[in-house]
Amino acid sequence: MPLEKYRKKRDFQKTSEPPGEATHEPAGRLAYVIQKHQATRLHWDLRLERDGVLKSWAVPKEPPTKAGERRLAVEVEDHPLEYGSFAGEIPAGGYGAGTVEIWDRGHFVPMEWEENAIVIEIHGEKLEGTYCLIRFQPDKDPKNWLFFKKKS
Ligand SMILES: [Mn+2]
Repeated sequence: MPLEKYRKKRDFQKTSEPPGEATHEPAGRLAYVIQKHQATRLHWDLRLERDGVLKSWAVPKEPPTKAGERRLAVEVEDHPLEYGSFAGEIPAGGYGAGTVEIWDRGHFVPMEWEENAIVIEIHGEKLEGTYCLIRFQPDKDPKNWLFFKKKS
């Protein structure tokens, strides 16, 4: 069950976040979205479509638009594809309570997708170009990745 963790954390009677009914095969472009999430702590949620779900990372600082800036990106649970268009309020008391807005969206092209290294071309409105996600402490802290734009 790819979305088990996602569903366990949420009460869909209370939140308007999608439970994730459909896991359709990707047709054409792969979804890329970043949601700005004003929760207990402000962060940006990077989401990339892969195998019928949105692979997800929480980025504590604004994502880099130019080369030379590196951001910590903490891997979190897979989200349903429908989450890519979610914006709104997550009610107080629920998981991730706060405001979600779409910060950037578009599609991406995977150049390399390995266990500890992902290289993608992002085609968004704010982010554009080749980006890397590198798991920098695979044994010690496998959830922690570095997210940065490659020099062109
Ligand atoms: Mn979040």
